[in-house]
Amino acid sequence: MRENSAREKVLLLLKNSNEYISGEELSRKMGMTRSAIWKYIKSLRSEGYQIDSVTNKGYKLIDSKNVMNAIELEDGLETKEFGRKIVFLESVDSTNQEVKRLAVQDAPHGTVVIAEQQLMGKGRLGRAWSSPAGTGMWFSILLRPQITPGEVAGITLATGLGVCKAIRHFTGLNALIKWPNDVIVGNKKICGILTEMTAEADRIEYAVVGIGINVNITEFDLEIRSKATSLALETGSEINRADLFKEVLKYVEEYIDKFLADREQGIIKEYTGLCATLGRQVTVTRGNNVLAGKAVSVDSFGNLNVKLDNGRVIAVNSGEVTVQGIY
Ligand code: BTX
Repeated sequence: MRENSAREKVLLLLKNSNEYISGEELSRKMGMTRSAIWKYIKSLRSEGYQIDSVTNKGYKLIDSKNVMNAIELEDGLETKEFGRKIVFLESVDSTNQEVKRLAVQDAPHGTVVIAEQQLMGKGRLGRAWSSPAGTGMWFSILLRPQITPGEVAGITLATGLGVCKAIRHFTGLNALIKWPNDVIVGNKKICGILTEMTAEADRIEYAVVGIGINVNITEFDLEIRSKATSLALETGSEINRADLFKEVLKYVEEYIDKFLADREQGIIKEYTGLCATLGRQVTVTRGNNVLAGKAVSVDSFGNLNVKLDNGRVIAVNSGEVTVQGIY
């Protein structure tokens, strides 16, 4: 458990009280002067907390909407192992990179790094992930499972399924999965997932699963405008990011655990049920050949099975496929 700063302790006292707490009581419990308490109240207000103060009654926390910090992210978290250690940063190059730095210092399975903004957010295959401050959810989880490098694709599928389920449950939106691991709403990308690993030939040392969700973004850069959307744009209202984070972490843990307990058989049925790619026409690029066909199923290695127009079924990986009708 983290050592809470004095400011966080003041916040916890306010959070745990349904009534007004007097400045005198706060200063007694904190062992500091009333003017020091007032300084912390001001600082919490400037972070976004709405704190009412009434003469002769004291202080009461009214709303913590959209404040994201370690306290808000941990308060009410229902996971078993994920997020038992959370590192919250205002700004970082990439949360995946920060988790890798912690992994070599023996950070435990389930460690989470989350940042308000990423300066060098990473997509797959060297692409960039736009991660502006204050409106998104950019975080990574450290995993130390007993699996082979070939099984890591299943972790990615399970994560996509977990995020998709969490978004559906939290917002009611009809979120679906674009194989292998984008979560989409109405043909636009709302979440991307990047899994990286350090491995030997037959076992992984650790994996890092990075999740980027466009939460309250209302305007995207021109370059991604046609293919990106956010939860706020789709629901028409601002989303509480700390609450969403806890929901996402819970579902992702559940589906990664299901995968680890029974490899892909544990998740493939549910994954298939929410996969928007299946049944669509796709184009497969192999070397100089471009093949057309229909996506028919996802196999236990995470490959997409495509039935070509000539009737032959081939297993393909993500770099090779373009889906018609989705960005
Ligand atoms: P991807 O390679 O599938 O998608 C990257 C592509 O998506 C970009 O080339 C761009 O066209 C588009 N794109 C960029 N930013 C956004 C965005 N915010 N919303 C929608 N589309 C976008 C997907 O890679 C994997 C992304 C993982 C991001 C997380 S965030 C936390 C963690 N840290 C980190 O550096 N990456 C992961």
